[in-house]
Amino acid sequence: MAKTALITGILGQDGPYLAKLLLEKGYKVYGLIRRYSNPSFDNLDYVGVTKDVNFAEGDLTDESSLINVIKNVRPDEVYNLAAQSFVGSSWEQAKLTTEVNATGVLYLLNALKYFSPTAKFYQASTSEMFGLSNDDGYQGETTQFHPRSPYGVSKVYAYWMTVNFRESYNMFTANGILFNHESPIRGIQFVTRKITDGVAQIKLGLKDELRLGNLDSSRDWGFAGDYVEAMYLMLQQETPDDYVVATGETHTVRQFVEAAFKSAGIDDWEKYVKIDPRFQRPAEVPHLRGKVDKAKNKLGWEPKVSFEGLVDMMVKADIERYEKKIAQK
Ligand code: NAP
Ligand code: G4F
Repeated sequence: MAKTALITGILGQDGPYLAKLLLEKGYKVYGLIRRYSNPSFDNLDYVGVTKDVNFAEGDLTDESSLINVIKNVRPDEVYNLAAQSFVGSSWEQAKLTTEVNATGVLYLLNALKYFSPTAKFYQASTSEMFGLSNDDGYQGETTQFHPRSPYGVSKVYAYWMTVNFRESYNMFTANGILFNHESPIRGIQFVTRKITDGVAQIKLGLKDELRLGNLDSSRDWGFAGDYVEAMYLMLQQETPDDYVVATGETHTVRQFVEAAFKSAGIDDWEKYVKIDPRFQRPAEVPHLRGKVDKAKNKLGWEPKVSFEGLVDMMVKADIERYEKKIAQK
């Protein structure tokens, strides 16, 4: 019989890529969605799976809605991707961030414990938990956590709650500690998409500047389509565990900017980029680079898309989007 998966955060970036992967593997896929006045299925449309997903209404901050969904869906696997995922907003909306990203995970784990205790559970943990820490320039599964934002702090709680349900109730719960991953359907606020969208508009003469914050921080950027495979693999193992998922390479925001302008055939990027303090953070995570040996050795997972390939994919997709809009006018 086909397995059933429940994906929270189905309308975000990772949800659609994961839904597509699971549908291709023959799963029945349910996506948790909140009540919207004007819902957008654009990201699911982009990967071409909207009509194949079943939707269940619920919110991570509403425990009874999660209980209902788990009772009705009885999933074999749950992928908890829902979050207030923008680090920048987490200082302004620290309580909301905590309620969704931390307490919400406790609600979901409890719903599973009572109504679907054999379901396997994936928690979307993050390299933001490492914050200031590294071991010889890398962050791995044993690197200490030192989160630098309310977002990072909320995710540390969820990480340990996921471990605790495994240790206390013998449930199959796994943390994927994913480093930054991007795609043409990345939210527009995140720096990569903000850059590729800005570059596309500059290329087509729709704007003449791109305002950014700190260009010196470095991130280990990979492609979201590759990373959802690691999520799936974690839940196919004999025993639950926690894994870092990353490329093992790091690049500064400045290098991403340079690569994006280059991809669009523009050499003099400094002419267009303005530093704007509004986009600097109260506390920065200066350097992220994942040590990915465990995922490679135990899951047999490897990233496929290179840094240059990722930047190029995103720039081309944004140029294409604006060209279509211009043609429709
Ligand atoms: P995303 O694009 O921001 O998607 C998050 C999804 O969560 C959205 O669909 C959002 O719904 C939903 N959501 C927010 N609050 C909710 C609530 N109260 N109840 C139910 N759903 C809610 O994030 P992503 O990039 O796909 O990332 C997926 C997960 O991985 C997140 O947990 C993120 O923190 C984590 N993560 C991401 C990265 C990365 O680089 N992308 C790295 C490490 C970890 P709306 O559509 O209504 O906003
Ligand atoms: O793209 P970002 O906003 O992503 P950030 O903060 O690294 O968080 C993302 O990755 C995490 C995994 O490590 C996820 F858990 C999290 O959910 C999210 O997906 O910022 C990246 C870097 C930061 O150093 C930021 O200060 O870019 C710098 N930056 C410089 N100018 C900017 C800007 N970030 C944004 N969003 N906007 C700017 O104008």
